[in-house]
Amino acid sequence: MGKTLTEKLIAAHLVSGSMEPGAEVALRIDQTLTQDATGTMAYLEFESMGIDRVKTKRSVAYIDHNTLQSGFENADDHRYIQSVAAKHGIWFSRPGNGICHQVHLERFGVPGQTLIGSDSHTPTGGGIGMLAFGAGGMDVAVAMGGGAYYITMPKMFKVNLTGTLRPYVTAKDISLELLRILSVKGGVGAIIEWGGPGIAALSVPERATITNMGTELGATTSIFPSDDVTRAFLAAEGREADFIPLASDPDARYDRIIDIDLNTLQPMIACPHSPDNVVPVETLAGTKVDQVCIGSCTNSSLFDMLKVAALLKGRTIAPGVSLSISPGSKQVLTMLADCGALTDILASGARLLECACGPCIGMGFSPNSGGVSLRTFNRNFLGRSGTKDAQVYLVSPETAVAAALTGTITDPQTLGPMPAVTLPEQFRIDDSAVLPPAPADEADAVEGLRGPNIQPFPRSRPFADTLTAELVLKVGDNITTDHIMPAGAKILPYRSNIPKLSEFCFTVCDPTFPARARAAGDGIIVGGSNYGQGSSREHAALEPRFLNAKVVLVKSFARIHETNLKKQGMLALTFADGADYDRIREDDRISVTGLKTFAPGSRMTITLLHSDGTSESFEALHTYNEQQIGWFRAGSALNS
Ligand code: MIC
Ligand code: SF4
Repeated sequence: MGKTLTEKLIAAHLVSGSMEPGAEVALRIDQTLTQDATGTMAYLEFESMGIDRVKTKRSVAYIDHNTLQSGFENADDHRYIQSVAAKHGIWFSRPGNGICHQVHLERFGVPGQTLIGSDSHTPTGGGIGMLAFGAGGMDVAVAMGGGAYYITMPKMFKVNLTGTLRPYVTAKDISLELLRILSVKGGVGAIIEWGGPGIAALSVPERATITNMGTELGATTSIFPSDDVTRAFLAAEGREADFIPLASDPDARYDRIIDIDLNTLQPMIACPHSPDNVVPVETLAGTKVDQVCIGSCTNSSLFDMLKVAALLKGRTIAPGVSLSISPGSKQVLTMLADCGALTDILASGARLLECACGPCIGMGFSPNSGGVSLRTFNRNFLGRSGTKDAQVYLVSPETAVAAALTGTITDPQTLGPMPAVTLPEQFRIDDSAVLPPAPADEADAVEGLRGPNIQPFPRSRPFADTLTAELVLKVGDNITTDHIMPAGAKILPYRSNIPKLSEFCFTVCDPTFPARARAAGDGIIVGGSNYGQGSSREHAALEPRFLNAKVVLVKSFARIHETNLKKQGMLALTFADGADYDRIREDDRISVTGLKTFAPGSRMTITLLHSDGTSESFEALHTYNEQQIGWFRAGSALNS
């Protein structure tokens, strides 16, 4: 029987484990990336491992998230990352050089290689045929040290594209359509391969938009074959030597095949507050818009920006709308400037932001109170924009421009003929903002620069054999890491200061959570399905743990967050029977037994001690292997 592309790449990188669905496999990692909001922690973890130099083929540290320097904190963290990178063999992409995923695609991505990054959108690399995963910082630290990365052998989905996209219908609309079909949990446990005759007309950046948004499906990763389109992109980047052809076998077997006909696809829009809340744009036509943001790792390529510029050319944005443009990289920005497209953008009344994540992570440009914001981003979780009552919608760049010009949600197909946009055969190559590491024989002399923002990492203690904890929070389905540990310009500077950051933990759901959890002693958090979806931030595990939460009991977990909880020595449990969720009352004390006999596949007993003196019990499951039980027993993977 033939193999899928993923199976071939896993086999080529297999360190241990059997490739049976559901089994754990350990993969050799060729490349790593970090960004600054998770990077400080990842490098502190790497340094604590005592390894002099990274063992990967390429490791890159990007500064792209915490670029608003309203105090010393972010600048200090950037200096720390720069110094650690130089010392340990890591390339350093300076602030202003662009968003990690966009720059990595342009300058470093290699088809067929494995990549893990301390950012959930690392699967963007699947657009160029990489097997790329988002991971917690500790996983990235281990991979930099030459250790394997563990994943559960996934189910294989194939999305088969037929037909051709019509003008104004884009790769973003394909992603939104798949989210409409599968939902934010529809990709959990699966790797999505893209194929069919429709992919030949999709450029690498368009493919990367699609693999980027596979994260929103909960997928382990997404990947395109490496073909002539890939070769042309690498050639334009002056890197044709990195090209190899890669494809799945014609008789490869998939667990599920989804067909999308590009001929009939419409411009789509994701409504507040979830990326799968998708409807055709035309159904919301006429809704007043206050703000439009174009950029983010999903939609900031040169192709996207050239289309935006062509549509804005000679037009002025509506008086009631504020429009921001964040090109994805210095390469994109300088090429826009070179060809005059930047002038068309600026002349329209747009506000140019730096090449960084910016408004996507609430780093400035928050909407007005109750404002309607149309964004070309990948996430519209409640509060993520920095304005809690804002209504954030996700759209393609074309739909974004249509709204900016008219002041209302508008189907871009009504704008008249789409101007022709062609990509140059050769891109402008200037890697001067990427600093190479110090040569190995000079690395000892490089001083690690830790500013006062970096607070000592709190050491966690192991648990006793039985645990009785207080219910500190009960939440529903699809809780995101933005609920657990919000980001934004005011909070992100404290990513290196665990005690300070904890003051914001879960405040989106309940502003009293930090104080209550701290006062409660041992705590348990109860949630619904897909708990911890969204980002890879380890802080969503570290902070509840810092506030004494010991157990998280849910219907199901999102992949990266479950591993992060295990790494921080927490007990991540799922209900054996999801209906038991309803038995849990707000003022319960809950005891967990089964810790003494904690072993792979064992069950725990949960006993609810109700405030009226009654009690009831049921079973909970876990997915810990021997090594992970070791982390739990030691109190953290760092202690084991
Ligand atoms: C995000 O898009 O949510 C982030 C910010 O890029 C996160 C990482 C972080 O929280 O630092 C992610 O996607 O992993
Ligand atoms: Fe940055 Fe937004 Fe992409 Fe996260 S999703 S890496 S915040 S641009």
